[in-house]
Amino acid sequence: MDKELNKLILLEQERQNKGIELIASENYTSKDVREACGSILTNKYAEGFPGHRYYGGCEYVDAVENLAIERACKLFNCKFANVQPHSGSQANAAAYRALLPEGGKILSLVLNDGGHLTHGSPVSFSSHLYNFVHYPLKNGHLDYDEIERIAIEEKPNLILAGYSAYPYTIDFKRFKDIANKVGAYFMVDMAHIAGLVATGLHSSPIPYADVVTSTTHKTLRGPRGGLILTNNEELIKKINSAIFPYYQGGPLEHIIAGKAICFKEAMSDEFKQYVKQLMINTKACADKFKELGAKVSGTDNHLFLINVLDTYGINGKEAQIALEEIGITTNKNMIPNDTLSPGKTSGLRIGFAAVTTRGCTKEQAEQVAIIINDYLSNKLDKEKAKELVLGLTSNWKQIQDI
Ligand code: DSN
Repeated sequence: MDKELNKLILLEQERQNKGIELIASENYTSKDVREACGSILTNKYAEGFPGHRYYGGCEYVDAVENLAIERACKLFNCKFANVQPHSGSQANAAAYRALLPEGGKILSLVLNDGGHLTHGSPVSFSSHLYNFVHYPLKNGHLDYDEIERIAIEEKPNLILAGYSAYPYTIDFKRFKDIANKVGAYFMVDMAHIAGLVATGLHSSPIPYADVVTSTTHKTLRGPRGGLILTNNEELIKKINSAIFPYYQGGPLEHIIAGKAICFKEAMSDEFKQYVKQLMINTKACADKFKELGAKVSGTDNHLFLINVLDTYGINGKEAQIALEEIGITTNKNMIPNDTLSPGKTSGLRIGFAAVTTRGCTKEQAEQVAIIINDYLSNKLDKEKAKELVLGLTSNWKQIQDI
């Protein structure tokens, strides 16, 4: 391979191997997924959908894409899937287009409380094409009575659930009841919890939502990409034409092949055990922080939030930078009722999807809390902290062997 580039890939591999990866949206794919994504399928143009392509020579990529669609439908127990979105953002854009006209009203979570950019941020296409109104969290939790009150007042065309930094279970049935009451569509962006939903460790939005969007690379542990699911035959037609030709061009059939492998892997007992361990580790780390006196959210899933400003007297950006210096990767995150800007934040978001794939145990998850707590409260010097991090990661699987 190109030596200059290969050197950079090996440096990134070393960073991933030596570090403790706590960004809640990251994970490590299997070798099979990586091989599919690096395969000759990248050579093929296949604009359109299986059986209806703009170019010839699509016999095998049709079979690849059909396999991915069949497996996605089986995994999530739904009727229709579009596996072409390049990311969760494109999936959301296509879902909105399928569900409502430009200017339509969408009710979503207040962004600083844990929503995603495509859920109405002023810097995203979403707020320019649609009219967003928001519901807040109450003491860090969804407040369904308040969501219902706002829905009745605002009469949105679409109610949106599914978040980037919400550590608790979501009651999809309650959302659907509210949507029914005001005559709105209901959509779920399950990107963060897709792996939990796939294994039944979080209830599924499929029986309740008109459309479900997701990414495939977070807790689902597949290649970087998006996914759209629905049980509605009319909506899948609109979704397909919103993906191609409206928003995207040629699909990435090599990535779609990686998605097909990921969906199969997610049906295995091994994957269910992985998600169970992921949730055990996340809770163990959050509980240990609490025991150490830190201000943390609870957790029912794969992530939690820590208020580093109140706990250690530094903002999220400073905490993120300090932890990176010892080989722990996190991201600064707004917390409910944050008094700082999104560039600084009072919090960090912490997740265990990636390190659990490498073999992190409950005891090691607790040790991670101790290292972070002691380092951020200046009880542990930088060199000793780095040593402790390497002590943990050298015992875990090397990411190229996963
Ligand atoms: N950037 C992702 C996350 O970190 O949650 C959301 O797309």
